Amino acid sequence: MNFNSSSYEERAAKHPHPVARSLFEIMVSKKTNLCLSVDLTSSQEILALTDKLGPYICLLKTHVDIIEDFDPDFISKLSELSLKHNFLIFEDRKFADIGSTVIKQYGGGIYKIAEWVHITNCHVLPGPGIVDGLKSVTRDLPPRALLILAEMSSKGNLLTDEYTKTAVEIAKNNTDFVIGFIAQHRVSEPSNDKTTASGSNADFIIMTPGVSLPGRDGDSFGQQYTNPETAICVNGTDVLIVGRDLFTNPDPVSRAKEYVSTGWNAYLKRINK
Ligand code: 5BU
Repeated sequence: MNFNSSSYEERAAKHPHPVARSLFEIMVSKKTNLCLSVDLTSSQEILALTDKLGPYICLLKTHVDIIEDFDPDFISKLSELSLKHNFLIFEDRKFADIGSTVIKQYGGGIYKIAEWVHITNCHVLPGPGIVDGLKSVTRDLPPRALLILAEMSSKGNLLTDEYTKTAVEIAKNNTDFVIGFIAQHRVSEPSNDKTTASGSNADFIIMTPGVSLPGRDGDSFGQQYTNPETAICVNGTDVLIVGRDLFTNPDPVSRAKEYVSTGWNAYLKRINK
């Protein structure tokens, strides 16, 4: 679909959701649309890399259930880094169960995700009750937001166009909690002067995984990559999610700087600046 030619500043000023506003404000102040997907399994390694790349990212994406030495102290340290470097935390939990189960998975267990994570995500396979369940957990917490998986990057995935359309409808019915999509394209209409707090003109943020600078051609398990410029200027994404191309790089800081400048220049081109 179409891309969004409004600036992140304009979108921050109008957005009704506090988490979306903070994210746009961070992107503007740090001039970055890069999200680091820190898929490492040792908490020390995660913290060390996050401290190094913190200045270059607007968002840190975690998979907390792959950490082999998880303990609650890790969460305090990660939260301190998010304040020190000014980025938000996104747990890529991909909830996919009925409402009453995801309530326990999101709010409880050993990870207590809702307590420390600004943004999480879910599949909508179970229907809208999953969003209602997740939302109910956040009632007495600081602002929390949800992304709906509308498209995936992997070869042969089963998220059909029809499925994507339904995912967008569910998002439009929940704009007090859903701020956007994990997708490969802008799957909803871009925001414009008629942007409203809810409904058909809501300003959804598109975040795209499966992004790499030229040179990385997927993996042996079906991952597929788009380059940052295409993701932003052609497919209309707002946030680039990058994992292995950063955390396996011998010089992750230089690599992150390449993503920041490529991503930011592509964004400026898109908004015609
Ligand atoms: P990579 O190392 O840049 O390929 O990592 C991509 C990350 O994004 C990884 O954590 C995946 O779990 C995540 N991901 C994805 O690759 N594709 C998708 O469609 C979704 C998430 Br949803």
